[in-house]
Amino acid sequence: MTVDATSTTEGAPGDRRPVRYPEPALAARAARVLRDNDTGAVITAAPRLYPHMWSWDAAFISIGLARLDVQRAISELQTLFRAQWRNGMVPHIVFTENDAYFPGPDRWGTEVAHDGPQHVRTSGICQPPVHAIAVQRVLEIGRRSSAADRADAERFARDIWPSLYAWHRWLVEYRTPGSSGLIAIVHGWESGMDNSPRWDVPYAAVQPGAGLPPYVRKDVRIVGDPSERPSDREYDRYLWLIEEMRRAGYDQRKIVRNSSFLVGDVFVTALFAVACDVLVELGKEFGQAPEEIADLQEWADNARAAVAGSCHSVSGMARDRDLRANRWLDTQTVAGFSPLLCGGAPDEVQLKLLSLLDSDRWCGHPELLAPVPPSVSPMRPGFNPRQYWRGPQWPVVVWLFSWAFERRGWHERARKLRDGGVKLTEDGSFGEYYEPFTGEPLGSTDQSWTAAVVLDWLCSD
Ligand code: 9WN
Repeated sequence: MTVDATSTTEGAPGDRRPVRYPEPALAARAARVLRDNDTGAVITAAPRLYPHMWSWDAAFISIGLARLDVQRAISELQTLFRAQWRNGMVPHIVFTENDAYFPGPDRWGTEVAHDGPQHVRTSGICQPPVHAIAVQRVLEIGRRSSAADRADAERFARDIWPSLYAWHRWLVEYRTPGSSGLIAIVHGWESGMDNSPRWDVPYAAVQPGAGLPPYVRKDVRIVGDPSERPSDREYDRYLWLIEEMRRAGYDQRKIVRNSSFLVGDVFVTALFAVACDVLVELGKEFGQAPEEIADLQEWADNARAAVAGSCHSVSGMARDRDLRANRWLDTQTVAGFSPLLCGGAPDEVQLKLLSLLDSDRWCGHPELLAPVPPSVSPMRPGFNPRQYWRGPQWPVVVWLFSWAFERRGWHERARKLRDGGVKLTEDGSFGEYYEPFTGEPLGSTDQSWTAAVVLDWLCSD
């Protein structure tokens, strides 16, 4: 689809929100957000709140960018992977020169690490491994574009494959401790769902020490209502974990052995499983080493089994595992639907999850503006429709489920999520997240990954 650069607004009688953009105008606005957030070197995650490159944001952004400019989409992912650590880790933030975000590069102090990149400053943790999914999507889009785009996208997919393999290998080598088989995270930020109630129990055991250097938050000055963001107490814990890692010289073995927070993350594990599947497909197509393809197949199987093995015997919902306390975490959030992303759960569990997803506890809740999963069920105690990862809806999470459902052949379900995602975002603000009943955009506006997934939805056949 050619994106129309002119935009018009259209009110609709009875709408809960005053402004609604028809699809071509919405696509034009989304394209403008991506262009405006482009520093020339990277597309920042958001103009004011997140003025750097984030790992999983960059993957989603490249998918949207491919709809506008395949070359630019490729270069975004190349920039991220140029910051890949020598041990294979893809860092969660690649810093620009902007100093409006805290914690910035000085606080992370990753120079103490042996494996960090030399030419660029990064954080010292990772984020969900959705990059293979992005590469495949860019390839698909490139192939439907010009002959030059097709050739570039194919060359790119072939050339970046070893880096993706190294990244997946790092997750297996360093982040699958314990017998659950789940990929472990050492900071809530690695989950991408920072202060989800999923992490309340393990975070309660994180005791910030007296040696926590003082700090001043910047996020609460930018977001209009600070209560939508994590609390100061939560930030103390986030910062303490960074302090522990810095003191460990970002040595992964030491961190996994000693850090105060170590949790098997079922959502990350499900994404890893399906991203391994995608890498296997790309690897076979581009003639990559058979033994590496076999590794990926094995990792995908193990990860899928770990996700299935985490499901609660009554609810069917997948669970994270606190690897320090050695117990399952039963908090029900959107991550409980992880088996639907990667498959592998027994049929009866899958059916249970699908009917739960459709029920009034989730997408079928009668008061939702758009029938897409909120981060926490509106029926759960502790649900907060405005607070970070504790109730609002995230368009990128909706995109992941719609993409996975399409891949699994559930076209009607995928279409419904896509339509719901467009409805949620048709006010044209490209919020970071949305209040599920009113559709009010919260957090940042002009958030790049929101604009990107909307573009992908609007440009899909
Ligand atoms: C910390 C950039 C990132 C997203 C995360 C989201 C939020 C950062 C923050 O913003 O996290 O990494 O400062 O809150 O939770 O998923 O990648 O958009």
